[in-house]
Amino acid sequence: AIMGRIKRGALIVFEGVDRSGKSTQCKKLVESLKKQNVKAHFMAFPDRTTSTGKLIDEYLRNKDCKVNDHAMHLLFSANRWENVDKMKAFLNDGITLIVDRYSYSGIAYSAAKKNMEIDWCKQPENGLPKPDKVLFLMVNQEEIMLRPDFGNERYENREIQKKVFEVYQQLFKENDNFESIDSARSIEDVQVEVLKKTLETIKSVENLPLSTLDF
Ligand code: NYM
Ligand code: MG
Repeated sequence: AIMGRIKRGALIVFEGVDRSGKSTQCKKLVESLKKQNVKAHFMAFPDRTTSTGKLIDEYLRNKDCKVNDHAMHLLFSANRWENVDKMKAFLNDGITLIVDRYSYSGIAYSAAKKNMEIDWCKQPENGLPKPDKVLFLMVNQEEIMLRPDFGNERYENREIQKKVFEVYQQLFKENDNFESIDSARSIEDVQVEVLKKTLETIKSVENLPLSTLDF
């Protein structure tokens, strides 16, 4: 008998400024998918558990920690490269990956810095698995500043978030895999939309090869 080829999982990435609801939506989405018997796995970047992740965690939590901005950018990228084999294994096994932040965060947060060129920031991301869909959560900036916990880590201030949002908008225009989601609604309403988009994406890519990022 001819064996049916395993359909690959989809690579779904959530992006957005800090506190835009990404983590909440990602976790709910994985649960919703599993309830529908869709194989899914949650991942987040930075992955703070690896050796590069520990350095990144220290850098984010300790605002006095001084590291060259370019070196730091490459470290965030290395943190993704460290996970490539694992990601491909999941996808090839037919497991959909729901990922909280990815290369677009890397580019947006680094290019928001004064001395950093966006084109330079894109380069180390080239060759990584390309997300089939980027769900870009949009919220009112002022509202975010009022949310609890805002301001605990590096980058969590008004000026930086505003610049980050501007770079995100540029990335949104340049990349056809981006989809904007109005996240200024109830968690449940947002979830209905992200679940729908995710299921559509899973169906549309299951027989297509995985692409690689090419900025
Ligand atoms: N961040 C995240 C970067 O600066 N570059 C990256 O490549 C990634 C993935 O880390 N403020 C920043 C954005 C966030 C911070 O992420 C921690 P989170 O999702 O808030 O834990
Ligand atoms: Mg954060």
